[in-house]
Order: sequence, then structure tokens, then C-alpha cells
Amino acid sequence: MFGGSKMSLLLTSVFRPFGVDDAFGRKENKLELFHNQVTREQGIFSMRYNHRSFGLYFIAENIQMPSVVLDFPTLKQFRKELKKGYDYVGISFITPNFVKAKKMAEIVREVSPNTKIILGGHGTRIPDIQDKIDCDHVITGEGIKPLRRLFGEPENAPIKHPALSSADHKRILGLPVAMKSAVLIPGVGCPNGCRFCSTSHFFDKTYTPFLETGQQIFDTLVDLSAQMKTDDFFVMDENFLLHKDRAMELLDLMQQNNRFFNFSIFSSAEAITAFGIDNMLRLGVRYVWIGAESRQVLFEKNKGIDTGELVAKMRQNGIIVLASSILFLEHQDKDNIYEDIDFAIGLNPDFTQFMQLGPLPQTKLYQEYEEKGMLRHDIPFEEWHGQHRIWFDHPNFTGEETETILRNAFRKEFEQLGPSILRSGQTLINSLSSPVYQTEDPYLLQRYQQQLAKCKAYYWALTALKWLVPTAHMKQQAAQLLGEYRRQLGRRNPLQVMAAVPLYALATIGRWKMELGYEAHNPRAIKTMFRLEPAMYKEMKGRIQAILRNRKTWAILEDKGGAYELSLHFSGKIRERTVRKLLKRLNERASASLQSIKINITPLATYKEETLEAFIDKLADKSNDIRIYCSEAQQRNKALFNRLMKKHTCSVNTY
Ligand code: B12
Ligand code: SF4
Repeated sequence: MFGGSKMSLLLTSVFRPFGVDDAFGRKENKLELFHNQVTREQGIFSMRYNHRSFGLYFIAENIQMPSVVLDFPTLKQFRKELKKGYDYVGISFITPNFVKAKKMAEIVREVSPNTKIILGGHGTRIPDIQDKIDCDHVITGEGIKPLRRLFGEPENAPIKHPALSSADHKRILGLPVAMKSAVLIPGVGCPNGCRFCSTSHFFDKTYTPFLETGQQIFDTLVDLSAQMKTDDFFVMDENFLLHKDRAMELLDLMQQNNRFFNFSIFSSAEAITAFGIDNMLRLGVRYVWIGAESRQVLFEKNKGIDTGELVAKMRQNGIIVLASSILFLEHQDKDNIYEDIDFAIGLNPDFTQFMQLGPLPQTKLYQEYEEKGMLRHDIPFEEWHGQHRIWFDHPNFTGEETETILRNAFRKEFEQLGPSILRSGQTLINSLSSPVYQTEDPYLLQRYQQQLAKCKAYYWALTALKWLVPTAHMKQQAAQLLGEYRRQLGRRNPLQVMAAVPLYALATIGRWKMELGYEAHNPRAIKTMFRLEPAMYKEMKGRIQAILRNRKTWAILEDKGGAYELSLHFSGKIRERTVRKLLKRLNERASASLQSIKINITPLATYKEETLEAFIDKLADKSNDIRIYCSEAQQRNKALFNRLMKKHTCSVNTY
């Protein structure tokens, strides 16, 4: 605990490296969405993005306790952070990261025994988790309310949405992608309760909205758009269009206010059908992730809907589609599984996810398989992820066979349909012929213009893509697409054509790097402080004590092995009463001279020259190394600083 009454919380993801075979993880578990389970066999055409642990930022933003979010630390960084003396550590983990969470809990006990451990995230559904990982609290399901409860904070306070990029470190063709987009999380969970679905069961088959109305979403979008400088949003909500009234209210507000946000969403076939393509285009839905699951209609959400037709309709109107399919369902055997794979490929989406059926803890599927003794508990949790081998006894497949069939499915999809980036280019140009845009409606016409601009930007890359694709079939696909862009947008100028050369060269270097294994897919550690002032944070390190701390002024004494360093942090105003108090405390604590004094006056709104000067005169008795940190504007007060530097051994630095 750091002095005073305030407590502190460290919220951490599990540690990196991710995506390597070691004692804590597997190479299939990269911290990437597309390269893991969508475009994984598309080589240089695979989309390479890292994603933050959004839940942690959501929690930190919505509790009152001073918190630090540590995303993707190494074990060394985690140890170092723990030494700062937190009261609580919250570890977020999913089932395949069980051993990582366990290791981190052991480290907490060793490095900071007084810190309380809270486990959260999907991994907490592992039965008897509290006996498997040494911890003080387990919070399963939605995390904000229970944490508020634990910390004695108002449970039902409004939810504030954090401003976060939807993905970091975006690359394609080995090149960085500059496009910005933010994440929007309107709520968690899904009431549908499909028997395999981990998210639905984790949130107790209910939807917990963070943003309940269209108005709340609209206001949040306006706010996030200003902060993140983008109108593009990745919407993390299991079934965004299922809440039709909310989405329609949002659309009305966007039209009334002439705002043009764009969305990538997850939605089920039934919700898409009910919402309608027309409304989707108005709303700016550019990308949809849909669960096709299987040729045999097994799930309510797909009943009575021709998924192939729906996918085609969306693509014809310019909506990029990712269709997700499950392999190794119970009815599948060595003959019909290829029919199911062909069915998935036949949907002809822009992107395909193949996932192995995975009985994850506490789903209906898990309970059933557990009862029937079908679960392979001898397979470690690190391998319970759906992209390598199944972890249950399937009547028709061995684990090895599931690995091969899954890989073949991805490869076949790539070979037959070509790179997703080409398919998306096709969908993009389709949008220009969408009947929805054949209208006088100014809002839709503006939407059309946006699509047109996107097509023009895409057109630049097409020739290089044609050169880069590996097979004759794909080259033909690229040539046809090029022809279509030419027909609709006219010929490119020489500069646009020449752009293909550097793009091709850079992508070729990217390909070599990938083939030689030099691809960086691990994110760096990201540390974000919430309600922690720098001085307060510093104090958490054991050697440091605050001798004065109020809302505006911080005085920190750091033991430098016998000698002390004093750091002062002022904001608002320097008050004479505070100065008196500080000098008194200083006299009480550090009677010996101070090695150095650092004074940060940058956050001061205003200061009286005489007060600051008199204060520094007094401090000068205590140390002959005084460093003043100020802003460039403050430094313009040359007369004061020259005087101080003449009188004392004092330096003035700008921040
Ligand atoms: C974004 C995401 C990712 C990102 C990773 C982000 C990250 N930095 O970890 C990417 C794309 C990289 C990814 C990868 C994988 N993922 Co993933 N992913 C998701 C996804 C789509 C959204 C998660 C999210 O941000 N939700 C929004 C936030 C607000 O909710 P939340 O994270 O659940 O957080 C809430 C609660 O869980 C809780 N909480 C969370 N942490 C904590 C901590 C504490 C202390 C407390 C008290 C509470 C708490 O409070 C939060 C607010 O309510 C979910 C599915 C889903 N829709 O939830 C799958 C999901 C979490 N992923 C899953 C899996 C299996 C994987 C992979 C193994 C896939 C693969 N085959 O490779 C890899 C593993 C990567 C790795 N090595 O860790 C599974 C986990 C299953 C399980 N039961 O454990 C899920 C549920 C998908 C699924 N349905 O199967 N994933
Ligand atoms: S509709 Fe999708 S999110 Fe909802 S339970 Fe079914 S699979 Fe899960």
C-alpha cells in the first residue's frame, strides 16, 4: 500500500511472449485475430494486427481506485511492477493461458506477499479455479460491478467508455497500415446460448449493456471520434444488430446530425436479415462477422435463412463479410467434413474463420462431454484453443487428423477464393453499383462518396497485388478486378501505376522476412495509468515516502542510499500555507542535507514570483543541487530564473 488512505490496483494481462512453443503457451496462440484463425494460411496477404486486452481498460476506466493497466508484460517487467507495492493485482486470463496466470499468481505471492490477487476473465470458468491458482478473489463474468462492490464503490455509477485503438501494430504485405480505427464495446454477452459458445455462457447467457440506448452510443461515438481522430469503429458486441431499436435510434441520430461513422460488427444471420441491407448501408456497416457454423442448420440463429444468399447479398452491396464455420461437430465424419468445408468455401465470403469445435469450461457442450467422459483432461489447457488439435474424443477423428484437416481447409479456401485482400477489393467496387445508392437521399449519396474514395485508394495497390499473388488463378482474379476498377474509375495516371514498383519491392522484402522467421508478432508491453499522478506512482516504490500529499502538491523523499532526493510536484497554485507545512515536514524527516531537489512546476496554472522565489531561497539551505522543471512558457520569465541561478546552484530545465 502506498501511504495515506488510497489503495492501488494493478490490472494485468498474462505475460508475453505469445505464439511460441514453450512451457506456458503454444505457437498457435499468437496475439492476433486474423493471423490466428482467419487468414493464417494466406502468407504475406494475412492481416497482422495485435489487440489490447480491452476488458482491463474498461475496468480501470470505471472504478475509482487508482489503477495501472499492464498489457503484455514480460515476466521481468511484471516482477518489477509488483515491487511498487500494489494492494491488489487483477490477472485477466483465458483458458489457454491458465499456466501463465498460475505462474503470475505465484510471483505475486513471492514478490509482494501483502498484495491481494483477483482472478478475472474467461479462464475463471475452469472448474475449481480457486483451488488451482492461489488467489484471494475470483470474479467471473462481467467484471466492473463486482470490482466496484469489492472496493466499496457505487456499483451502479454510469459506465464510461475508454478511448482505445481497435488494433495496434497493423501490417499487411509486410507493410505498416496507417488506417486508424477505435474500438466500441456497447455491451458484453449474448442471450442466445448456443451450446458451444464460450462468451454466451461466460456472461450467463445474458446481455449486459454498457451503452443502453442509441443516444448513449451516439454520444460515446462523438466523444471517441474526437479523441481518437477517426470515424471508423470496430464494434465488440456479440450481436450488434440484434438490438434493433438501439441501432435504429443510433442511425436516426447520425442522420439528424449528419455524422458518418463506419462500423465493423459481429452479427447473426437472423439479426442481419431483420435489420436489412438498406439500413446497414445507411448506418455505415462496412464489415460483418457472421457465424455460418455448418451446412446442417444446427443453431436457432441460422434457421430458415439461406446463408449463402445472405453473404452474396451483403457483398454485392459492398459489405465485407467474414463467415465463421465450426469443424469437427458431432455429425461430421471423414466423408462429409469435406462437404462442410466446401460449403463454407462455397459461401464465397471475403474472409473465412474455421474453428475446431471446442468444449470450453462451463459451456453446455463442456458439461455434456464431461458427463460422457469425452473430455481429454490429459491435454494441457495451453492446447485448448481450437487452432491445432481438438481436446475431446471425437468418434470419427484423431487429434492429428483434426490438425491436418483444419490446415487443409484454410489452404483450400485460400487456393480457391484467393487472398482476402483481393476479395475485399471486389466487395468494395461492388458497392458502387449497389441499388441502395441509386437515390436522391443526400445522406446515402455522401455514403456513396465515401465508398468511392475507398475504391480510389485501393486502386493504387492493385497492380502490385497482381504481381504478388502466387498462382495463375489468383493472377487472373487480380487482372479481372483491375479491369473492373478501370471500367468504373477510369485509367490511372502514371504515378499511380508506378506506385506498384516500390509496393511490390517492399512486400517482397516482407515475404522474405516472413519466410525466414523474422516476423515480429509479439506486442510490446503497454502501461497505462488511471488516476495515478506520477508522484503518487513513484511513491509506491518501497524506498520512497510522501512527506506531503494533497490534491495539488506532492512532496516525495527518495532514499538514495543514505542521502535523500526531494521531488516536488505542484499543480494549481503554490500556497504559502502549503510551503510552510512542507518545510516543517522536511525539517522533521530529513535533518541531514538533501542530495538534490527536483521541483516540477509545469502543471502550475499560475504562480506568484515572490512566493516561488522565497520558497526556493529556503530550500537552497538544504541542498546545493536544485533542478527546476518548467514549461517553455514559464521559462520566459527570465528575470526570476536568472536571479535564482545567480543566488543558488540551480538549474532550469524545460519539460
Ligand atoms: C479480442 C479477443 C482476442 C484478442 C486478444 C486480446 C488480448 N489482448 O488478450 C485476440 C484476437 C488476439 C485473441 C486471441 C485469442 N483468443 Co480471444 N477473444 C477476443 C474476444 C473477441 C473479445 C474479448 C474482449 O475484449 N471483450 C470485451 C471485454 C470488455 O470483455 P472481456 O474481455 O470479457 O472482459 C470482461 C470480463 O471478462 C471481465 N474481466 C476480464 N478481465 C478481468 C480481470 C479481472 C481482474 C476482473 C475482475 C474481471 C475481468 O470484466 C470485463 C468487463 O466486463 C473474445 C470473445 C468475446 N466476444 O468476448 C475472444 C476470446 C476471449 N478469445 C478466446 C480464445 C480461445 C483466443 C485464442 C486462444 C484463439 C486462438 N485460437 O488462437 C487466442 C489466444 C491469444 C493469447 N495467446 O492469449 C476465447 C476464450 C475462451 C475461454 N473460455 O477461455 C474467447 C472467449 C472467444 C471464444 N468464444 O472462444 N482474442
Ligand atoms: S449467437 Fe453467436 S454469440 Fe450468441 S450464443 Fe450463438 S454463437 Fe454465441
